[in-house]
Amino acid sequence: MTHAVGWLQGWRLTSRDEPMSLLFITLLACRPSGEDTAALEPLPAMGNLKIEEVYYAGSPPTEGIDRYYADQFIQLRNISDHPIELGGVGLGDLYGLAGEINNGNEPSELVEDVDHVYFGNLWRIPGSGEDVLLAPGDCIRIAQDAADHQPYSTLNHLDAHYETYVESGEDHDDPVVENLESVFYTAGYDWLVTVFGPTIVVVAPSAFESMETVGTGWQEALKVPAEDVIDTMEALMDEDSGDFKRLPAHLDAGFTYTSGTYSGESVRRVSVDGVLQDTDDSGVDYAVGAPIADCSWSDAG
Ligand SMILES: [Ca+2]
Ligand SMILES: [Ca+2]
Repeated sequence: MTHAVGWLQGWRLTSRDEPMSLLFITLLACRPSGEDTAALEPLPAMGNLKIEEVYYAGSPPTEGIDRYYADQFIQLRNISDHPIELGGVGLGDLYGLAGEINNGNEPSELVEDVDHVYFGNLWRIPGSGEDVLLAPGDCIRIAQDAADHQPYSTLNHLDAHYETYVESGEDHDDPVVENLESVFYTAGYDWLVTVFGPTIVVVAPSAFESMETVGTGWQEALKVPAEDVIDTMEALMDEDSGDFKRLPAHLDAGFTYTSGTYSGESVRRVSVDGVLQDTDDSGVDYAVGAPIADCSWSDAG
């Protein structure tokens, strides 16, 4: 390999005293040419970025507290053999209840608009697509709070890649772990996704060009074209809650659910022969189990 410098391998934080958290590889202006490097051409996130794990249910009661949910996290993986453009990708939870939590709860009618999805909250990965790349096969974990959640939880998110920080109040802001940008927000002092079962949706940067705030009669929601949807994970309260689906069937035909709130369970995408399964049906694409929360984990052979 004699050609000029092409890639600068990014660095991982080795000490929490250093104010750096870049895990990304950075593409330099001077690219090498030739067949061997053509494979490294960055691809868009669309079609290549998958939701791998969502932990939303919260932890079982322990240490004298009866509920704990600050340990929620979402993990996304690049399933391609190219870097993908991560900067500007959006991620959030859709508007609507997870089921008949209280007597008389009704599903949202927004799902009847099959050409759009309606977010209750939406975040954005900072930076531009060219500047923030996710290496082939690599993954990121996004924590509600980048903190060590023991002893209330088994999870430690000090090594998360991003956290969701809410500026208005009491939220924890880890000085090392980068914050996502808040685009649309209707939750409380922290981005708590419903422990009854959220619908997590990842959208392409193009979503931010055509999004629109709409009233629902209850609160506002953010309307985004369905064509910008990269990936989905739909969870509802239980097996009888299908009427509360927030996604139209052409985007996600089914739904998953945990055994209950504060069960300590996550939903994780099924892997078949080392390949993450995506049939656009959360009912079969995700399995419920103990959280793994490890980007280095892989059952790829
Ligand atoms: Ca937070
Ligand atoms: Ca932070």
